Amino acid sequence: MHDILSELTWRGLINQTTDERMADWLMEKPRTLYVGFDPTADSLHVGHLLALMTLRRFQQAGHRPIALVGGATGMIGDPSGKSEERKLLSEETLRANVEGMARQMKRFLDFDRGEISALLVNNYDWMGKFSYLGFLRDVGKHFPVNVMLAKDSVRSRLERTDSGLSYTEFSYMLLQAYDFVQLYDAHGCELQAGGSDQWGNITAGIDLARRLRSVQLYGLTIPLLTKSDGTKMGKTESGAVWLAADKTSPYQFYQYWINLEDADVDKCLRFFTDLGREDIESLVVRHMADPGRREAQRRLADELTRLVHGAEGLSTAQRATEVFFGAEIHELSDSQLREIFADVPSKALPRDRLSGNGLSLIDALVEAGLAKSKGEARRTITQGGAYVNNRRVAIVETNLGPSDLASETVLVLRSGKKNYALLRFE
Ligand code: 545
Repeated sequence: MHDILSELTWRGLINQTTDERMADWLMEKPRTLYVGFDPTADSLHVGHLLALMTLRRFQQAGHRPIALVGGATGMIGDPSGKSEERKLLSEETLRANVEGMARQMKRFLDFDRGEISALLVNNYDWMGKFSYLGFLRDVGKHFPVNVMLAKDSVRSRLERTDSGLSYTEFSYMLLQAYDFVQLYDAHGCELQAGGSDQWGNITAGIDLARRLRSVQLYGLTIPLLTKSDGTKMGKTESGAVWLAADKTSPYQFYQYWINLEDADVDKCLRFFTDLGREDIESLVVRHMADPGRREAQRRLADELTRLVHGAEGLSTAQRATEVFFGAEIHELSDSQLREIFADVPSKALPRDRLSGNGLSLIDALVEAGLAKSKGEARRTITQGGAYVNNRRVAIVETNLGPSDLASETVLVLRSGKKNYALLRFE
């Protein structure tokens, strides 16, 4: 067992704890803790990664993690940190989301580690059995409404004039509070972690356990992810950075971290990697001496892509990045090329343009828009500025045939250092 609380502290991962003696309490023996995730989408995104990584760190330190998927709570919707009432999700959507999320969570935790093996639970398994009257009598009775009204999540919504709070969302905290008691009963779970938005719900559970079971449970919150420029971490112009490969490809995921601002990279290394304190400090010192090399970003991108997409996902992402920076292209698929060159102009031509003598390189450069005239194309080639699939071709008379395709249907042309265009032969 190692001192997880000091580790979380140097990593900057502690927002609040419910007890100053928590460090000693955690060192006494392996403890069971949990974090809950509501199935609001069929994939986790970077915003949830921090909480999942925290569970993982607890397990690495010798404690037993429980990941809870909120099959029941997801039917209600947590008002914490939300400025507006949310639309209810259909039961069908919820079922699909629970499955997608559970599959992803399994990557981060070790389910075969003896006494501290991770558990995955769904609160629908116990909440679904409650009757409305039973819940009001057994749980609701212990919640003073004045205490509920004082919670940030409720107060902030009541103070607004433009959005209210339904009775349904108001009751959310009772469900999460009861989960904590249930996990204490079933698995001896004594600690709940979550983002700082979860403080009110976590402390509601601690209060309920004291009333119902006369036990002292513990809570800990981690900071919410933000970037130095105030924008949300893990968001791009085209939306969230997802962990699911079919929503955010390993290459796009890798690129997000490679392009991270210098001001955020130290924090992200501490938050998201297993690298130790000395390694991170020396990496950051080296990085600051020569930020242009992006050594710190590269290491962050490597570590995180490997964790989320495996060694294979990482190597695809790295290869794609090299190709974008000019490495010769071979053995890639149409879809990989389309991704790498997502922002590059492309033009479709009939496939028979490649048959017979093939398509002259001169015509190809003109068709692709990389030269305005045949004369300009000729000059580009003789000056050594024409590339086919990132290989320089300096012979003006070159004709291109089917064997020159970089993938099933795509030819990658380049003029000069960075001007790319694709020709698609469909
Ligand atoms: C439900 C039942 C419990 C305990 C917790 C919950 C969920 C909790 C909640 N958490 C957030 C969440 O986001 C959606 C994830 C979908 C992919 O709403 N009431 O479910 C986030 N959480 C992780 C962090 C968080 C929080 O999953 O705690 O702070 C985000 O960083 O917003 O018994």
